[in-house]
Amino acid sequence: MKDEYMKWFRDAKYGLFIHFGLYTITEGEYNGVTTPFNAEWIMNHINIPLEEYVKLAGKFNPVKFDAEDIVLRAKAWGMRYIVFTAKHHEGFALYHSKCSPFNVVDATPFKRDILKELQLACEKHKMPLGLYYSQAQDWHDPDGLAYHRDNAGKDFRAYLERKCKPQLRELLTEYGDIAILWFDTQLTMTKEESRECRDIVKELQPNCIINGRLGNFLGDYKTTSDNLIPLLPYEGAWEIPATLNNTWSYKKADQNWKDPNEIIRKLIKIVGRGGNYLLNIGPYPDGSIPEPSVDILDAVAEYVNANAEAIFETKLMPAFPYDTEWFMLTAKDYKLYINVLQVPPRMHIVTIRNKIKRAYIVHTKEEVPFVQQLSCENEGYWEFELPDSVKGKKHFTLCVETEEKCPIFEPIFSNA
Ligand code: FHN
Repeated sequence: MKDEYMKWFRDAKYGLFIHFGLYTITEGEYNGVTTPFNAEWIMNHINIPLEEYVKLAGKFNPVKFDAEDIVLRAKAWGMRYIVFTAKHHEGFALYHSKCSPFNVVDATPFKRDILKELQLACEKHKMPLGLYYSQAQDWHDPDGLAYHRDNAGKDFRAYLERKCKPQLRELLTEYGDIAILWFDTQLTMTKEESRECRDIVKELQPNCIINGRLGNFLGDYKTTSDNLIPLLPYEGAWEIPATLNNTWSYKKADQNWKDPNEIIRKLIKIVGRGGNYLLNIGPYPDGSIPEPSVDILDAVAEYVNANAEAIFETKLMPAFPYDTEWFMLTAKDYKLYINVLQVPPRMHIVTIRNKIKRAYIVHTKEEVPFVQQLSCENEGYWEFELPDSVKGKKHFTLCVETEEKCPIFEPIFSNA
C-alpha cells in the first residue's frame, strides 16, 4: 500500500496531546488579568510585552514533571500515541535547541531537556511520540508571525531560515524516531514554504507523518478544526484535536471540565466516522497533571480498555441512516460493534440487512441470543436478548459477527 507508513496512525484512534510551555506558569492570569481565551495565547491576547514575557522563563521550574509517569498514564488510559508541544506560538523550545537560547535548558532554572526525557520514556514503553511545532507563528522571533498583529514589516523568510528550519532539523535528528510532526496555524505561509518544511521532515525521517496544519494541503492527513467532529464518515486519515475543558494549557479560571461520558460518546462517534481523537492535557506549572484531567481520563479508560476491540483497528463504514441516541456503531471486517451508551428498553436495530452469525458482549464474551427478521415496515430488523450482566450498566458493547464483510444499511427513503 502506498501509505503503509500511516497504518499505525489509522489504527491508533486515541492519542494524548500535551500543551506545556512558559504560558503554563501564568495559569491564564498575568498581573491580575485573566485571559478571556486559551491560556497558551495569554501573551498575544492580553498584550504582554516580549521583554516581560521572557522573564517567565526565570520562573519555569516544573519539578514534578515526570515523563515516564505521563507515558505510563497514557498507556493505562488506552492511548496509542502522544503529541507534545516542542515549540508553541510563544516561541519557547521545550528542548535544548542550539539555534535559539530561548529554550528550557538555557533559559530556565529547571535546565532539564523535557523533550529528551519524554523521548526516552516513550522509547522505553513503545509509545509513538509526535511533536507539535508552531511553524509560522513565533512571538519571540522578530520575524516570526503573530495572529491579530501587523506582520507587514517582518522578514518571514529570515525567520524560516534562522529558526524554523534549523529547529525542525534538530527535532528530527536528536530526538529519535518522531512519529508525527504536528504543525499548527500556517497563517500566510506559501505553498513553497510549506513544501520546504515538508521536505525537511521527509528527508530526515521518511516515515514521520505530517498533520494537515502544515498548510497548503501538504500534510499526510486531515486535522479538523479544534473540537469539531465531522458530521459524516470521512475517507482518508483524519484526527480531531480536542480539549477536556475550554483551553489547551492549564488555566486556573477554566474548571469547565467535560463529563467522562461525553468523552466516551465523542470517542465512539469519531472512531465510527473513521477518525482519531487527540485529547489534550495541560499540566500544572509544577509539571504534574491536573487531577480533574486524571479523573476524566481514568473513567474513560475503564470503557476504552474493556471495549478496546470495538475501538482500535476499526475501519470506516457507511453512515447509519438514523440519528441514534442510545448507541453508536463501529466496524471491522465481518464485525459490527453496537456501542451502547444508554441501555434501551428493547435492544433492537432497524434498517440493517446483514446476516448475523453470532453476537457477544465484548467485555465478558457472553453469547447473546438474537432474532433476525423483517420489521412490520419490511426493513431489516435485529433484536437482542441482553444478559443480566449488562443490565443497569452505563455502557457496554455488543459485537455482531456478520456473514458479509461490511455493514449493509438500508436507506430510510427510497423510491424503489
Ligand atoms: O492556536 C493553537 C492552540 O493554542 C492549540 O495549540 C490548538 C490545538 O489544536 N491549535 C491552535 C488553534 O487551532
